Amino acid sequence: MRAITLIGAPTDVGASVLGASMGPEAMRIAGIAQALRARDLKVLDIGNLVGPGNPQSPAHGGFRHLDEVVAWNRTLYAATLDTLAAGRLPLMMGGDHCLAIGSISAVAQHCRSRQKRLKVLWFDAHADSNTPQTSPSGNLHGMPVACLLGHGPSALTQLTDTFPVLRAAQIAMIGIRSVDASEKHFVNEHHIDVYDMRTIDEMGMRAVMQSVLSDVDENTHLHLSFDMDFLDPGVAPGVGTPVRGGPTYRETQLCMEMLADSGALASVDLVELNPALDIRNQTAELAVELLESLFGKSTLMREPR
Ligand code: HAR
Ligand code: MN
Ligand code: MN
Ligand code: MN
Repeated sequence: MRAITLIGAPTDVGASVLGASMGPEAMRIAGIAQALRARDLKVLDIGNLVGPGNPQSPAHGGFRHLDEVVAWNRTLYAATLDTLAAGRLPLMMGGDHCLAIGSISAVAQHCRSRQKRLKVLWFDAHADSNTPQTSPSGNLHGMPVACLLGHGPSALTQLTDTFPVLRAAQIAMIGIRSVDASEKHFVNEHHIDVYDMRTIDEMGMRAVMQSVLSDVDENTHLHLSFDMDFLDPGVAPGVGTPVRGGPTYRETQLCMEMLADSGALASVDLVELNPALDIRNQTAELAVELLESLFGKSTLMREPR
């Protein structure tokens, strides 16, 4: 039986809009643990990590709350690495997307020691590829991809020994539709695989996911970094930075189903859920449904493809 550890990371220090700090509790209220147990997973909820509060200060030297973001990511790095070392799948419940720096640094470290090939799938409306030099806001949830590729403050780019944590070829972005001019430059310069909304419209989600998963093999560790604002805000209103024109409920379910079929999923971030902006916890309930599919719940019995 597969074992999964729920890691709550209740913070919004990387964002301007407050409320993602309530994400973990909203996921618990929506029944995440029970839903995954029904998928025949061994579920351990280790509760919430502890870290600094949100000082709500202005940007200094290009970032807001750098010390707080570093503290949260160090703690998350350790919890994720412990979970992986215990042979369990870490499911980080954020929290804002700055937390992916800590979780993915740990995943990369783990993969290195096990000689696994790491591939990161970044489901998001945003490219999250700003640097302190280019960020329009100083918000660190807009910078995790750049940090993981080695561009950012050393306290965040060097949570683990190997630098950079990821090479650009190890990451694919899906659902992108809000990109700053500086991010466009970064993404192109690094030749990151971006399946933006236009590509999804033109190719269809099935072909996009086939392409995304085409290089997954037996030795691949797939990490899913899922920002809830990936979805169209019509179906997922409980996020801090909604962008219209996102994937539908079914398109997103298809992504989860195809990821389940890959058999390679080994760690997950579920971030940017903002219960303060939600309506009757529907976005958390949606997240639970998506995770059920990710862990193998499909509508009908099917032979594995
Ligand atoms: N690109 C903008 C910035 O860097 C907005 C970032 C939006 N935040 C997210 N990330 N939710 O996915 O400030
Ligand atoms: Mn994001
Ligand atoms: Mn986003
Ligand atoms: Mn570079």
